[in-house]
Amino acid sequence: MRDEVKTTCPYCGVGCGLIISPTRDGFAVGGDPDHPANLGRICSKGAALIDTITAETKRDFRLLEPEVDGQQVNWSTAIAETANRLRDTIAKHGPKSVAFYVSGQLLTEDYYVANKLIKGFIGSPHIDTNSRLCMASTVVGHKRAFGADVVPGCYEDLEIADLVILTGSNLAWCHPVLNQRLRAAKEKRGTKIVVIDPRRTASCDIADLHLAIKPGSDVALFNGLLAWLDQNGNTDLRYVARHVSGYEHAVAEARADCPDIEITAQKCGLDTQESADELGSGLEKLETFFSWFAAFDRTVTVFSQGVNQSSSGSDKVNSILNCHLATGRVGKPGSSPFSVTGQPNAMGGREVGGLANQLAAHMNPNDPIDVDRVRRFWKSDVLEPGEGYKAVDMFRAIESGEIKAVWIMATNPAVSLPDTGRVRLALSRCPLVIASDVVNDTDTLRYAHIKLPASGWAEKSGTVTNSERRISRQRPFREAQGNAKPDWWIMTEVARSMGYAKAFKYKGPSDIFAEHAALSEFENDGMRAFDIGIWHKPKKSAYDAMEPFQWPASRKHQPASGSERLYGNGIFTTSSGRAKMIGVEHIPPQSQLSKDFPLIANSGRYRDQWHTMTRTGTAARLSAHRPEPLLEVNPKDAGHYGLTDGSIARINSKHGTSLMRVLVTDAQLPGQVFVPMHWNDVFSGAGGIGRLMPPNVDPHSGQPESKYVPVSIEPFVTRWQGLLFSNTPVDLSHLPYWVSATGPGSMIYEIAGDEACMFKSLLPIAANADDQHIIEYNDTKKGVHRYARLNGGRISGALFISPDRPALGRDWVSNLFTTETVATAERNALLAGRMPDAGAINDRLICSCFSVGLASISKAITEQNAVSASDIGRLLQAGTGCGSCLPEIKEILDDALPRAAE
Ligand SMILES: Nc1nc2c(c(=O)[nH]1)N[C@H]1C(S)=C(S)[C@@H](COP(=O)(O)OP(=O)(O)OC[C@H]3O[C@@H](n4cnc5c(=O)[nH]c(N)nc54)[C@H](O)[C@@H]3O)O[C@H]1N2
Ligand SMILES: Nc1nc2c(c(=O)[nH]1)N[C@H]1C(S)=C(S)[C@@H](COP(=O)(O)OP(=O)(O)OC[C@H]3O[C@@H](n4cnc5c(=O)[nH]c(N)nc54)[C@H](O)[C@@H]3O)O[C@H]1N2
Ligand code: SF4
Ligand SMILES: [Mo]
Repeated sequence: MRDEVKTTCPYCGVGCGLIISPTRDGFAVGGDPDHPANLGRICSKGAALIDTITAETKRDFRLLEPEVDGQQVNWSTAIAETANRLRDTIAKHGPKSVAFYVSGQLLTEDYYVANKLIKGFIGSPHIDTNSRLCMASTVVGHKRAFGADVVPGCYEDLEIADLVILTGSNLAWCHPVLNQRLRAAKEKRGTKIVVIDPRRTASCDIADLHLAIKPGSDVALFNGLLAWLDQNGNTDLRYVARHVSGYEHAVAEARADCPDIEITAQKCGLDTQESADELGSGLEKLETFFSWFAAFDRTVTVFSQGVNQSSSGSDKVNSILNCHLATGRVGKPGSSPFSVTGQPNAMGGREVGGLANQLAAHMNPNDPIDVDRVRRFWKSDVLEPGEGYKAVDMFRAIESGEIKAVWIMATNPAVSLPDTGRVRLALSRCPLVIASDVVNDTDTLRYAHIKLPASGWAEKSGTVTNSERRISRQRPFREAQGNAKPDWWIMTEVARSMGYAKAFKYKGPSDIFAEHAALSEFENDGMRAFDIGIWHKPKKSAYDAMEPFQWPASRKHQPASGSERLYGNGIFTTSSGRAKMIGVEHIPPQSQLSKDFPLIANSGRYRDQWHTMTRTGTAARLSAHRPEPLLEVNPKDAGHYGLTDGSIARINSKHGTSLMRVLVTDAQLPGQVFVPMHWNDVFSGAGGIGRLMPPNVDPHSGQPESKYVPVSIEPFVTRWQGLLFSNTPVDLSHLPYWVSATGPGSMIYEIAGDEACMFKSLLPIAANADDQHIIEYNDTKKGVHRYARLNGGRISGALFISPDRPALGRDWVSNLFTTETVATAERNALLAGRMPDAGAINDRLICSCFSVGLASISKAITEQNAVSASDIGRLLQAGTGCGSCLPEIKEILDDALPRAAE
């Protein structure tokens, strides 16, 4: 039997340690009890990791061989072609005609090589990363306030705080293990929790207070708080006198913006009827929030994309940091601002300087001394001071022809950037698009001239840094699939082939990590907080055995075994040692609502999907939670615009159109809708939302405003709707509405049309398949059609059409694909559209750990008198695994039980 392997989860920035154990037919995954990030915990996405790598091997999802201009080639050809074409571009158009667009999902070692190659050897400043869409505003905020991009706190702070504020963060779905830790702490010590989010999210489940502020109004909220704290003598003037500059100015600006609580409430939209709930009016709740902030020294403010993804993202960050600095609450136990990072290695990317306005190891590309230092360290002849293009501008420069070659790694910009119509135009015009990815079909890969197969998570070796500055190893536990290679290897080979062999001698990730660590301590006088000098010369064996540790880890400061904070002593990384409060003013979002686009579309994440779904979309149990993208809309707006629950809606913005299934919910306030960021052209016909997004960015950080898009909504009137099951991919590009999901035994497509369709053509018979035939049932008058395609006794396709969405058990039908012979009774049931278990009809998966759906939970409530989440857990196990579904279970209970029973 092979040994267990300790590695790190490749999804969110919590950075959970995992243990992979070999089993008879594969691997099992569990949380690592010794890893400080999760102490054994895990969430639904982490728990399904083995499903995704198994799906990948069983089905044809992986990119296995390099391809040049549509032809499969071997690696030496692929490397030579990449290097030659890059060299040609540089010879003809200069080094600045080349750009890299990389990702917080690369390992630190990959990231370091990318940055060194383009800045130090190709000689182009144009490298940016998808962290631009994610953390760039926080980077600006941290640097302005602390002098360096440092997260001062650690996860333990959430457990020992008295007040935890979640602002612009849906922690329950996006950082589920941190949410589990917070939930447990609340149960133990009664932590007060405040959620600040325009919509009611799963994170509100454990909140004492929810402030549904107007989208984009965070600066007003925290300015109001600062002015109020100052006025009421709740700031720590001794701390400020010793450690902070800019207090007077920031308070004056705050006061000018939000002089009192009434004006604050008005600017934040908390003066409306809708903002009231059983805890009081919006204004009363605002007062409670302010008084709690004043009362609890141990306050942690967690912030994420509701703060960053805004045209005032950087100012939102500083407005939060201002309140913490004014009260002396930075880097102290249970008392700190806390930016939770999104991607597994968003932090590592910031450490190697992967953003266009960073250099490397926390150095500044505009500072000639820093540039000279890095140039000497890398022995580079071409490194020059200056910043490169930030993501949105980079794609504009590609569109205009200024950039002629782009290498995209581990990100899917044709989906995730705003205004994807223009991003795609840029890619289609670009003479050289190189893309490294692990899967064989993404919206971006469709534009690539050169496709390079990268090793996936299970095969990679390197390090990542999580939200609390903790560096952990990702370790491989299976062989690379096909001819996939690690990203660092691909880039190193291209660098060598371009003539930079001397600078890219790495034999493995440990050599790269050592160089990165050596640069971090090189001529570091203590002003660069990022210093991991103790790793400057690791042996491979030490690197392989690396235990998770937090930085700094320098010769002067060895990391402790527990959790460490920075800046707790009030000494910051500025020349004066003081932190800075920044005067900020509430400026409404850049896009304005209009008669044509009267609603605000907010966008974000689902519990069980990861970004553009390339990996999570392959696992049946992750797809079942929300198999389609949903337009979440308040009942008032639904009524006003003629939408009903379960119907299909068209969503229009100035930039494009999407189609989505409607979910009517009072979690959304009137005037606002919510759409998920995950779907794209590989998984749907028109479910992508990047095409709606305006390319508005924060002026300081260049981060797009993905949370605020003026839209209109209208019914998409369907003539028919259907469900198509197939064991091979089906091209549905001629249909206006289709969404594909992975079922337990087949692909499952939701389809709909507004015109007549030759339904049977959707289940084609293969030309040379003698044993294939179709059985069918047609009731043309009622518009009901049912087909099943059989290969001998086995089912290979099924199609159900009716005027409305066909009601049937998706899993039941999909599971039939796994049986050798479909029994006559089952065939009859298929054609009759009668499923054996009526409860399974259109069931919705709630608990993905134990595969428990809405129907079973409802049954437990009505038939077994379950009245609490623990009853449900006892009866069905639901909610007793990772706990990610507890908020939904409670919501189902709330909906089902009379109020008195609560
Ligand atoms: N399941 C899952 N988890 C993930 C990811 C994933 O794809 N799926 N991705 C990871 C990544 S890369 C990231 S960056 C994180 C993101 O993690 P989060 O930032 O927590 O997630 P989002 O859903 O993008 O947005 C958070 C919330 O911001 C709210 N919001 C919108 N506008 C405003 C506003 O003006 N003010 C305030 N205060 N709130 C607002 C939204 O309603 C939303 O609920 O998640 C990480 N974790
Ligand atoms: N409207 C809207 N847009 C958003 C957001 C939003 O909230 N709303 N959020 C933004 C945020 S915060 C983020 S982080 C971005 C995320 O957006 P993207 O980075 O574009 O999304 P992913 O699907 O994670 O893309 C990662 C790609 O890398 C591939 N990959 C995975 N592992 C590896 C590897 O080891 N090597 C290589 N070479 N490839 C690999 C995957 O198959 C996938 O194609 O989206 C942003 N866009
Ligand atoms: S919380 Fe994040 S890091 Fe932890 S298992 Fe879930 S997705 Fe992975
Ligand atoms: Mo992100």
